[in-house]
Amino acid sequence: MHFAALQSVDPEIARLVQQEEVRQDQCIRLIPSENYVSRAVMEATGTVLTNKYSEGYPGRRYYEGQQVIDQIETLAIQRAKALFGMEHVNVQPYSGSPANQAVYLALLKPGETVMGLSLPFGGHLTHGWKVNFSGMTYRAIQYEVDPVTHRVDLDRVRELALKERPKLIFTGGTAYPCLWDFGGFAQIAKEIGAVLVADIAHISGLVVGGAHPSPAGHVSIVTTTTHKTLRGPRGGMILSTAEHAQALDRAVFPGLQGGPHNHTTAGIAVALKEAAQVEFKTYAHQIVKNAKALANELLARGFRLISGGTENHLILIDTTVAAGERPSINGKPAAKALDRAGLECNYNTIPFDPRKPFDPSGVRIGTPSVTSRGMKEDEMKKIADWMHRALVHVGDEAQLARLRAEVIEVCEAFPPPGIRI
Ligand code: DSN
Repeated sequence: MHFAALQSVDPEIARLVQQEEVRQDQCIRLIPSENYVSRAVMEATGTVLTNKYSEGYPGRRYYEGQQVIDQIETLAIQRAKALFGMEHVNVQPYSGSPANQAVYLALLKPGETVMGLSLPFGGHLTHGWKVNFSGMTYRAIQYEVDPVTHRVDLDRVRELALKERPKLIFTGGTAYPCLWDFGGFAQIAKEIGAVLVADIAHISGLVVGGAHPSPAGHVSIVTTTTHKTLRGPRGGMILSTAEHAQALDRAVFPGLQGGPHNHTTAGIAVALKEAAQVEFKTYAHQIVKNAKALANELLARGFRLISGGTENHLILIDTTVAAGERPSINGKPAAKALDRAGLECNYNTIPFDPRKPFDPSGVRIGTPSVTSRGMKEDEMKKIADWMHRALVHVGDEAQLARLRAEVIEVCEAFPPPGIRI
Protein backbone atom coordinates (compact mmCIF):
# COMPACT_ATOMS: atom_id res chain seq x y z
CA MET A 1 0.00 0.00 0.00
CA HIS A 2 1.07 3.61 -0.40
CA PHE A 3 1.59 5.74 2.65
CA ALA A 4 2.55 9.05 1.07
CA ALA A 5 1.81 11.28 4.08
CA LEU A 6 3.16 8.78 6.59
CA GLN A 7 6.27 8.38 4.49
CA SER A 8 6.84 12.10 4.52
CA VAL A 9 6.01 12.77 8.20
CA ASP A 10 7.48 9.66 9.78
CA PRO A 11 9.57 7.58 7.38
CA GLU A 12 10.75 5.38 10.24
CA ILE A 13 7.21 4.19 11.08
CA ALA A 14 6.30 4.04 7.36
CA ARG A 15 9.24 1.75 6.74
CA LEU A 16 8.28 -0.52 9.65
CA VAL A 17 4.64 -0.71 8.52
CA GLN A 18 5.82 -1.67 5.05
CA GLN A 19 8.15 -4.29 6.51
CA GLU A 20 5.24 -5.81 8.40
CA GLU A 21 3.14 -5.81 5.23
CA VAL A 22 5.87 -7.75 3.40
CA ARG A 23 6.26 -10.12 6.35
CA GLN A 24 2.51 -10.87 6.39
CA ASP A 25 2.55 -11.38 2.63
CA GLN A 26 5.57 -13.68 2.57
CA CYS A 27 4.79 -16.07 5.39
CA ILE A 28 2.27 -18.78 6.07
CA ARG A 29 0.29 -17.27 8.91
CA LEU A 30 -1.06 -20.12 11.01
CA ILE A 31 -2.01 -18.35 14.25
CA PRO A 32 -5.69 -19.37 14.48
CA SER A 33 -6.81 -16.09 16.06
CA GLU A 34 -5.43 -13.94 13.22
CA ASN A 35 -6.57 -13.13 9.71
CA TYR A 36 -6.23 -10.70 6.77
CA VAL A 37 -8.93 -8.00 6.64
CA SER A 38 -10.15 -6.79 3.27
CA ARG A 39 -8.99 -3.50 1.83
CA ALA A 40 -12.52 -2.14 2.41
CA VAL A 41 -12.30 -2.93 6.14
CA MET A 42 -8.86 -1.38 6.31
CA GLU A 43 -10.02 1.75 4.52
CA ALA A 44 -12.98 2.16 6.91
CA THR A 45 -10.67 1.96 9.93
CA GLY A 46 -8.30 4.61 8.59
CA THR A 47 -10.81 7.46 8.37
CA VAL A 48 -11.89 10.74 10.04
CA LEU A 49 -14.13 8.67 12.30
CA THR A 50 -11.14 8.40 14.60
CA ASN A 51 -11.54 12.15 15.29
CA LYS A 52 -14.92 11.87 17.01
CA TYR A 53 -16.05 11.33 20.60
CA SER A 54 -19.41 9.54 20.94
CA GLU A 55 -19.90 8.49 24.55
CA GLY A 56 -23.35 6.94 24.88
CA TYR A 57 -25.39 5.06 22.32
CA PRO A 58 -27.17 6.04 19.07
CA GLY A 59 -29.74 8.74 19.90
CA ARG A 60 -28.43 9.06 23.49
CA ARG A 61 -24.99 10.66 23.36
CA TYR A 62 -23.10 13.02 25.64
CA TYR A 63 -21.51 14.95 22.75
CA GLU A 64 -23.10 16.77 19.81
CA GLY A 65 -22.28 16.14 16.17
CA GLN A 66 -23.44 12.51 16.07
CA GLN A 67 -25.53 12.83 12.89
CA VAL A 68 -23.23 10.48 10.99
CA ILE A 69 -21.75 8.36 13.78
CA ASP A 70 -25.23 7.31 14.97
CA GLN A 71 -25.98 5.96 11.51
CA ILE A 72 -22.72 4.02 11.36
CA GLU A 73 -23.19 2.42 14.77
CA THR A 74 -26.83 1.64 14.02
CA LEU A 75 -25.85 -0.08 10.77
CA ALA A 76 -23.24 -2.17 12.57
CA ILE A 77 -25.81 -3.18 15.21
CA GLN A 78 -28.50 -4.05 12.66
CA ARG A 79 -26.09 -6.13 10.60
CA ALA A 80 -24.84 -8.04 13.65
CA LYS A 81 -28.41 -8.73 14.86
CA ALA A 82 -29.37 -10.11 11.46
CA LEU A 83 -26.24 -12.25 11.08
CA PHE A 84 -26.14 -13.75 14.56
CA GLY A 85 -29.91 -13.87 15.22
CA MET A 86 -29.71 -12.16 18.62
CA GLU A 87 -32.12 -9.50 19.95
CA HIS A 88 -29.59 -6.99 21.22
CA VAL A 89 -26.06 -6.02 20.16
CA ASN A 90 -23.40 -3.75 21.63
CA VAL A 91 -20.55 -3.08 19.18
CA GLN A 92 -18.52 -0.83 21.46
CA PRO A 93 -16.25 -3.20 23.47
CA TYR A 94 -12.64 -2.44 22.59
CA SER A 95 -11.91 -6.16 22.25
CA GLY A 96 -12.79 -9.60 23.60
CA SER A 97 -11.50 -9.21 27.16
CA PRO A 98 -13.37 -5.90 27.72
CA ALA A 99 -16.50 -7.56 26.29
CA ASN A 100 -16.23 -10.37 28.83
CA GLN A 101 -15.41 -7.89 31.59
CA ALA A 102 -18.69 -6.11 30.81
CA VAL A 103 -20.60 -9.39 31.15
CA TYR A 104 -19.15 -9.87 34.66
CA LEU A 105 -19.90 -6.28 35.62
CA ALA A 106 -23.49 -6.62 34.40
CA LEU A 107 -24.25 -9.95 36.06
CA LEU A 108 -21.95 -10.83 38.95
CA LYS A 109 -21.00 -9.23 42.23
CA PRO A 110 -17.41 -9.73 43.43
CA GLY A 111 -17.11 -13.11 45.13
CA GLU A 112 -19.98 -14.70 43.21
CA THR A 113 -19.31 -17.86 41.22
CA VAL A 114 -18.36 -18.21 37.56
CA MET A 115 -17.50 -21.41 35.73
CA GLY A 116 -15.42 -21.70 32.54
CA LEU A 117 -12.98 -23.94 30.70
CA SER A 118 -9.57 -23.80 32.38
CA LEU A 119 -6.95 -21.84 30.38
CA PRO A 120 -4.36 -24.66 30.14
CA PHE A 121 -7.12 -26.92 28.82
CA GLY A 122 -8.01 -24.54 25.99
CA GLY A 123 -10.10 -21.88 27.74
CA HIS A 124 -9.49 -18.14 27.97
CA LEU A 125 -7.93 -15.96 30.66
CA THR A 126 -11.23 -14.12 31.22
CA HIS A 127 -13.17 -17.31 31.91
CA GLY A 128 -11.93 -17.41 35.50
CA TRP A 129 -8.18 -18.00 35.25
CA LYS A 130 -6.38 -17.13 38.50
CA VAL A 131 -4.02 -14.38 37.23
CA ASN A 132 -6.85 -12.56 35.40
CA PHE A 133 -9.38 -10.12 36.92
CA SER A 134 -12.01 -12.86 36.47
CA GLY A 135 -10.19 -15.30 38.70
CA MET A 136 -9.10 -12.63 41.19
CA THR A 137 -12.48 -10.91 41.63
CA TYR A 138 -14.93 -13.79 41.41
CA ARG A 139 -15.08 -17.32 42.78
CA ALA A 140 -13.93 -19.20 39.70
CA ILE A 141 -14.64 -22.87 39.10
CA GLN A 142 -12.82 -24.37 36.13
CA TYR A 143 -13.84 -27.40 34.11
CA GLU A 144 -11.29 -29.38 32.11
CA VAL A 145 -11.36 -31.68 29.10
CA ASP A 146 -11.48 -35.45 29.23
CA PRO A 147 -7.96 -36.97 29.54
CA VAL A 148 -8.58 -39.44 26.71
CA THR A 149 -10.87 -37.70 24.20
CA HIS A 150 -9.73 -34.12 25.00
CA ARG A 151 -13.37 -33.08 24.72
CA VAL A 152 -15.48 -31.25 27.25
CA ASP A 153 -17.43 -33.96 29.07
CA LEU A 154 -20.91 -32.56 29.73
CA ASP A 155 -21.63 -35.10 32.47
CA ARG A 156 -18.63 -33.82 34.42
CA VAL A 157 -19.58 -30.19 33.71
CA ARG A 158 -23.07 -30.90 35.04
CA GLU A 159 -21.72 -32.62 38.15
CA LEU A 160 -19.45 -29.63 38.85
CA ALA A 161 -22.24 -27.14 38.15
CA LEU A 162 -24.67 -28.91 40.52
CA LYS A 163 -22.01 -28.94 43.25
CA GLU A 164 -20.67 -25.38 42.84
CA ARG A 165 -23.84 -23.57 41.61
CA PRO A 166 -22.17 -20.92 39.39
CA LYS A 167 -24.29 -17.90 38.53
CA LEU A 168 -22.51 -17.53 35.20
CA ILE A 169 -21.23 -20.29 32.89
CA PHE A 170 -18.86 -19.60 29.99
CA THR A 171 -18.49 -21.81 26.97
CA GLY A 172 -15.77 -21.12 24.44
CA GLY A 173 -12.00 -21.05 24.38
CA THR A 174 -8.81 -20.40 22.50
CA ALA A 175 -7.31 -23.83 21.95
CA TYR A 176 -10.26 -26.21 21.71
CA PRO A 177 -10.35 -28.06 18.36
CA CYS A 178 -13.85 -29.56 18.84
CA LEU A 179 -17.41 -28.30 18.35
CA TRP A 180 -19.26 -26.72 21.25
CA ASP A 181 -22.56 -28.29 22.34
CA PHE A 182 -24.41 -25.09 23.20
CA GLY A 183 -27.71 -26.97 23.67
CA GLY A 184 -26.11 -29.35 26.19
CA PHE A 185 -24.65 -26.46 28.18
CA ALA A 186 -28.03 -24.67 28.04
CA GLN A 187 -29.72 -27.62 29.78
CA ILE A 188 -27.14 -27.51 32.59
CA ALA A 189 -27.46 -23.73 32.97
CA LYS A 190 -31.25 -24.05 33.12
CA GLU A 191 -31.09 -26.77 35.77
CA ILE A 192 -29.17 -24.52 38.16
CA GLY A 193 -30.60 -21.15 37.07
CA ALA A 194 -27.25 -19.87 35.70
CA VAL A 195 -26.78 -17.41 32.85
CA LEU A 196 -25.00 -19.06 29.92
CA VAL A 197 -22.46 -17.11 27.90
CA ALA A 198 -20.96 -18.30 24.61
CA ASP A 199 -17.60 -16.67 23.98
CA ILE A 200 -17.35 -17.36 20.26
CA ALA A 201 -14.34 -15.11 19.58
CA HIS A 202 -12.48 -17.85 17.72
CA ILE A 203 -15.42 -19.27 15.82
CA SER A 204 -17.73 -16.31 15.10
CA GLY A 205 -16.87 -16.40 11.38
CA LEU A 206 -17.60 -20.13 11.31
CA VAL A 207 -20.91 -19.54 13.09
CA VAL A 208 -22.16 -16.87 10.68
CA GLY A 209 -20.86 -18.89 7.73
CA GLY A 210 -22.75 -22.00 8.92
CA ALA A 211 -19.58 -24.03 9.54
CA HIS A 212 -20.17 -24.32 13.33
CA PRO A 213 -23.52 -24.63 15.15
CA SER A 214 -24.85 -21.29 16.35
CA PRO A 215 -25.34 -20.49 20.04
CA ALA A 216 -28.43 -18.37 19.21
CA GLY A 217 -31.51 -19.88 20.82
CA HIS A 218 -29.41 -21.68 23.45
CA VAL A 219 -27.55 -18.94 25.32
CA SER A 220 -28.54 -15.57 26.78
CA ILE A 221 -25.28 -13.81 25.96
CA VAL A 222 -22.70 -14.11 23.20
CA THR A 223 -19.35 -12.34 23.25
CA THR A 224 -16.88 -12.18 20.44
CA THR A 225 -13.90 -10.41 19.05
CA THR A 226 -14.31 -9.18 15.49
CA HIS A 227 -10.83 -9.84 14.07
CA LYS A 228 -10.47 -13.61 14.05
CA THR A 229 -12.51 -15.87 11.73
CA LEU A 230 -15.01 -12.99 11.35
CA ARG A 231 -12.28 -11.10 9.46
CA GLY A 232 -12.99 -7.61 10.77
CA PRO A 233 -10.86 -5.00 12.51
CA ARG A 234 -9.61 -5.54 16.06
CA GLY A 235 -12.68 -5.04 18.25
CA GLY A 236 -15.38 -6.77 20.27
CA MET A 237 -19.14 -7.25 20.44
CA ILE A 238 -21.69 -8.44 22.98
CA LEU A 239 -24.91 -9.95 21.69
CA SER A 240 -27.77 -10.89 23.99
CA THR A 241 -31.41 -11.51 24.58
CA ALA A 242 -33.48 -8.37 25.29
CA GLU A 243 -33.54 -9.33 28.99
CA HIS A 244 -29.84 -8.44 29.48
CA ALA A 245 -29.65 -5.51 27.04
CA GLN A 246 -29.79 -2.64 29.50
CA ALA A 247 -27.40 -4.13 32.06
CA LEU A 248 -24.83 -4.99 29.39
CA ASP A 249 -25.02 -1.58 27.72
CA ARG A 250 -24.56 0.13 31.09
CA ALA A 251 -21.63 -2.13 31.90
CA VAL A 252 -19.81 -1.22 28.66
CA PHE A 253 -20.57 2.49 29.03
CA PRO A 254 -20.32 4.12 31.54
CA GLY A 255 -19.28 1.04 33.52
CA LEU A 256 -15.99 0.25 31.82
CA GLN A 257 -15.29 2.36 28.77
CA GLY A 258 -15.42 5.92 27.52
CA GLY A 259 -16.00 6.84 23.89
CA PRO A 260 -16.33 4.04 21.36
CA HIS A 261 -13.71 3.72 18.64
CA ASN A 262 -15.91 4.89 15.77
CA HIS A 263 -13.39 4.03 13.05
CA THR A 264 -13.40 0.45 14.37
CA THR A 265 -17.21 0.43 14.48
CA ALA A 266 -17.24 1.35 10.78
CA GLY A 267 -14.74 -1.42 10.02
CA ILE A 268 -16.91 -3.89 11.96
CA ALA A 269 -19.97 -2.79 9.97
CA VAL A 270 -18.09 -3.42 6.71
CA ALA A 271 -16.84 -6.82 7.88
CA LEU A 272 -20.39 -7.79 8.88
CA LYS A 273 -21.64 -6.81 5.42
CA GLU A 274 -18.91 -8.97 3.88
CA ALA A 275 -19.78 -11.85 6.22
CA ALA A 276 -23.40 -11.73 5.03
CA GLN A 277 -22.38 -12.51 1.44
CA VAL A 278 -22.65 -16.01 0.04
CA GLU A 279 -18.85 -16.06 -0.60
CA PHE A 280 -18.29 -15.85 3.15
CA LYS A 281 -20.19 -19.12 3.68
CA THR A 282 -17.85 -20.76 1.18
CA TYR A 283 -14.89 -19.19 3.00
CA ALA A 284 -16.04 -20.43 6.43
CA HIS A 285 -16.57 -23.99 5.18
CA GLN A 286 -13.19 -23.94 3.41
CA ILE A 287 -11.48 -22.92 6.68
CA VAL A 288 -12.77 -26.13 8.26
CA LYS A 289 -12.03 -28.26 5.19
CA ASN A 290 -8.48 -26.90 5.17
CA ALA A 291 -8.03 -27.51 8.90
CA LYS A 292 -9.23 -31.11 8.54
CA ALA A 293 -6.98 -31.65 5.50
CA LEU A 294 -4.00 -30.17 7.36
CA ALA A 295 -4.75 -32.31 10.43
CA ASN A 296 -4.88 -35.46 8.30
CA GLU A 297 -1.58 -34.60 6.61
CA LEU A 298 0.03 -34.00 10.01
CA LEU A 299 -1.34 -37.29 11.37
CA ALA A 300 0.09 -39.05 8.31
CA ARG A 301 3.51 -37.65 9.31
CA GLY A 302 3.18 -39.00 12.85
CA PHE A 303 2.24 -35.80 14.65
CA ARG A 304 0.22 -36.21 17.86
CA LEU A 305 -2.85 -33.97 17.67
CA ILE A 306 -4.95 -33.09 20.68
CA SER A 307 -8.42 -34.69 20.30
CA GLY A 308 -7.01 -36.65 17.36
CA GLY A 309 -7.74 -33.94 14.78
CA THR A 310 -10.04 -30.97 14.43
CA GLU A 311 -13.67 -30.05 13.88
CA ASN A 312 -13.10 -26.32 13.49
CA HIS A 313 -10.34 -23.94 12.37
CA LEU A 314 -7.56 -24.91 14.78
CA ILE A 315 -5.17 -27.73 15.52
CA LEU A 316 -3.21 -28.28 18.72
CA ILE A 317 -0.03 -30.30 18.25
CA ASP A 318 1.98 -32.06 20.94
CA THR A 319 5.47 -31.44 19.53
CA THR A 320 7.17 -33.47 22.27
CA VAL A 321 6.21 -36.72 20.52
CA ALA A 322 9.01 -37.84 18.20
CA ALA A 323 8.20 -39.61 14.95
CA GLY A 324 10.81 -41.21 12.68
CA GLU A 325 13.58 -38.72 11.97
CA ARG A 326 11.64 -35.92 13.72
CA PRO A 327 12.88 -35.49 17.31
CA SER A 328 10.89 -34.65 20.42
CA ILE A 329 10.93 -30.87 20.78
CA ASN A 330 9.18 -28.49 23.19
CA GLY A 331 6.58 -26.07 21.87
CA LYS A 332 8.64 -22.90 22.17
CA PRO A 333 11.70 -23.97 20.18
CA ALA A 334 9.35 -25.66 17.70
CA ALA A 335 7.39 -22.42 17.15
CA LYS A 336 10.62 -20.46 16.76
CA ALA A 337 12.05 -22.90 14.20
CA LEU A 338 8.76 -22.87 12.26
CA ASP A 339 8.82 -19.06 12.25
CA ARG A 340 12.35 -19.06 10.83
CA ALA A 341 11.05 -21.31 8.04
CA GLY A 342 8.23 -18.82 7.32
CA LEU A 343 5.47 -20.72 9.16
CA GLU A 344 4.06 -18.45 11.85
CA CYS A 345 2.34 -20.13 14.80
CA ASN A 346 2.34 -19.88 18.59
CA TYR A 347 3.53 -22.20 21.32
CA ASN A 348 0.72 -23.40 23.53
CA THR A 349 -0.05 -25.62 26.48
CA ILE A 350 -1.76 -28.91 25.72
CA PRO A 351 -4.29 -30.57 28.08
CA PHE A 352 -2.55 -32.05 31.16
CA ASP A 353 0.69 -30.39 30.08
CA PRO A 354 3.52 -31.27 32.48
CA ARG A 355 5.39 -28.14 31.30
CA LYS A 356 4.87 -24.42 32.10
CA PRO A 357 2.85 -22.03 29.84
CA PHE A 358 5.97 -20.05 28.88
CA ASP A 359 7.69 -23.24 27.73
CA PRO A 360 4.87 -25.69 27.00
CA SER A 361 4.60 -28.96 25.06
CA GLY A 362 2.71 -27.84 22.01
CA VAL A 363 2.08 -25.44 19.19
CA ARG A 364 -1.29 -24.10 18.04
CA ILE A 365 -2.03 -23.60 14.37
CA GLY A 366 -5.12 -22.72 12.33
CA THR A 367 -6.37 -22.05 8.82
CA PRO A 368 -8.33 -18.73 8.78
CA SER A 369 -5.50 -16.66 7.25
CA VAL A 370 -4.25 -19.14 4.67
CA THR A 371 -7.86 -19.71 3.59
CA SER A 372 -8.34 -15.95 3.20
CA ARG A 373 -5.52 -15.94 0.67
CA GLY A 374 -7.21 -18.73 -1.32
CA MET A 375 -5.18 -21.73 -0.23
CA LYS A 376 -6.91 -25.10 -0.38
CA GLU A 377 -6.26 -28.78 0.40
CA ASP A 378 -3.20 -29.04 -1.90
CA GLU A 379 -1.47 -26.24 -0.03
CA MET A 380 -2.35 -27.86 3.32
CA LYS A 381 -0.30 -30.87 2.22
CA LYS A 382 2.63 -28.54 1.49
CA ILE A 383 2.26 -26.83 4.88
CA ALA A 384 2.29 -30.19 6.71
CA ASP A 385 5.38 -31.18 4.78
CA TRP A 386 7.14 -27.89 5.57
CA MET A 387 6.23 -28.24 9.25
CA HIS A 388 7.62 -31.76 9.35
CA ARG A 389 10.84 -30.75 7.60
CA ALA A 390 11.34 -27.64 9.75
CA LEU A 391 11.07 -29.73 12.91
CA VAL A 392 13.39 -32.40 11.54
CA HIS A 393 15.98 -29.66 10.87
CA VAL A 394 15.23 -27.57 13.91
CA GLY A 395 18.78 -26.33 14.49
CA ASP A 396 19.90 -26.28 10.87
CA GLU A 397 19.66 -22.65 9.73
CA ALA A 398 20.59 -23.45 6.12
CA GLN A 399 17.73 -25.97 5.81
CA LEU A 400 15.29 -23.56 7.47
CA ALA A 401 16.38 -20.83 5.03
CA ARG A 402 15.75 -23.23 2.10
CA LEU A 403 12.25 -23.92 3.43
CA ARG A 404 11.72 -20.17 3.87
CA ALA A 405 12.51 -19.65 0.17
CA GLU A 406 9.98 -22.34 -0.84
CA VAL A 407 7.35 -20.73 1.40
CA ILE A 408 7.92 -17.30 -0.19
CA GLU A 409 7.57 -18.76 -3.67
CA VAL A 410 4.22 -20.41 -2.87
CA CYS A 411 2.95 -17.30 -1.03
CA GLU A 412 3.61 -15.26 -4.15
CA ALA A 413 0.81 -17.17 -5.95
CA PHE A 414 -1.77 -16.44 -3.21
CA PRO A 415 -2.29 -12.67 -2.79
CA PRO A 416 -3.56 -11.81 0.69
CA PRO A 417 -6.65 -9.59 1.03
CA GLY A 418 -5.84 -6.05 2.08
CA ILE A 419 -2.27 -6.36 0.86
CA ARG A 420 -2.27 -7.42 -2.80
CA ILE A 421 -6.03 -7.60 -3.48
N1 DSN B 1 -5.27 -13.96 22.19
C1 DSN B 1 -6.36 -14.71 21.63
C2 DSN B 1 -5.88 -15.95 20.95
O1 DSN B 1 -4.81 -15.92 20.35
O2 DSN B 1 -6.56 -16.96 20.95
C3 DSN B 1 -7.41 -15.00 22.63
O3 DSN B 1 -7.81 -13.85 23.23
